[in-house]
Amino acid sequence: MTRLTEDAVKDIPSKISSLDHELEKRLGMDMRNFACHAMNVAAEKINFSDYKAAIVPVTSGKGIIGGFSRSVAAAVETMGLRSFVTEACDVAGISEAFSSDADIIFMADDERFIALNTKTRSFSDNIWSTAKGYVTALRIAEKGLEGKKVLVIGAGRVGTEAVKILMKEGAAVEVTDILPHKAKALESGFAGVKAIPNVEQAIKDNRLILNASPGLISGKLIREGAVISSPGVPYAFDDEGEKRAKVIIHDVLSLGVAVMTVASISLSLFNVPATEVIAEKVIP
Ligand code: 2YC
Repeated sequence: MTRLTEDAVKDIPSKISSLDHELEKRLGMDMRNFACHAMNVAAEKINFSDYKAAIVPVTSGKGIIGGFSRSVAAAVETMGLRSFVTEACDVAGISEAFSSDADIIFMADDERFIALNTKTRSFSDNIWSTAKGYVTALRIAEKGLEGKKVLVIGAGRVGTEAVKILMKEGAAVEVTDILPHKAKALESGFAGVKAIPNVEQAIKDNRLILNASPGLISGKLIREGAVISSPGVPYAFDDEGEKRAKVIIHDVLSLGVAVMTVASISLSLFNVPATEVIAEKVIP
């Protein structure tokens, strides 16, 4: 998983409302409505201001990313929840969140980023939520993916979840990765998925792209009118790519956090192993 940098997140809090407008301009929905659409939940059924979210900074592994917790808090507030970053970190932060009666606790170490619902004992995961969000963005931008060929770049954790979700949406999925064996593993893991060993050729041959890789992509490879949904960090595209593409949807953190938030409110997980993808069960 690509670890965010302080530089990548530092101005999210000040930019968050323009990110929200940007999404509205591109997809016709603000973050709250987009996330509800992605989770197939009626926005009016959730009283977002009823929920209090705590974000707990976690010092394990490579440690705290300056601005990360504040950026998550800003995204959650844009959704209409009350939110605060705990004073304390780690276990003390979790106990502070509980004693402040937080309904949802967001916390991320180097491996996992989850939103734990303290009332329903369910949790949502950033990897799955990011994949769900960016597949949804691609579907909206393309007005439907059923029967259409979609290339996933990057067979990492977000790319793998995106392949599964795209298959469920009836897309014809191709996957490519600079490590061809990773794409091949998805081809053998999921019937119908096609691995394309030559990354550059794969990009040239596809108009619909979900880019879940950390690599830069030369605009010369992008087809005229390409529709690109790109959770990959850092941002992959140059001026040429932006000129050729019809639309490129990208943001560093808030879109995945928005879907995580709605998922943690609307999903209850029963006996789904933590490493499993979030179930599709949605409680109305
Ligand atoms: O500040 C903190 O609490 C750190 N422990 C946060 C570490 C986040 C590591 N993960 C990432 O940078 C990316 C994010 C986009 C979410 C998933 N991976």
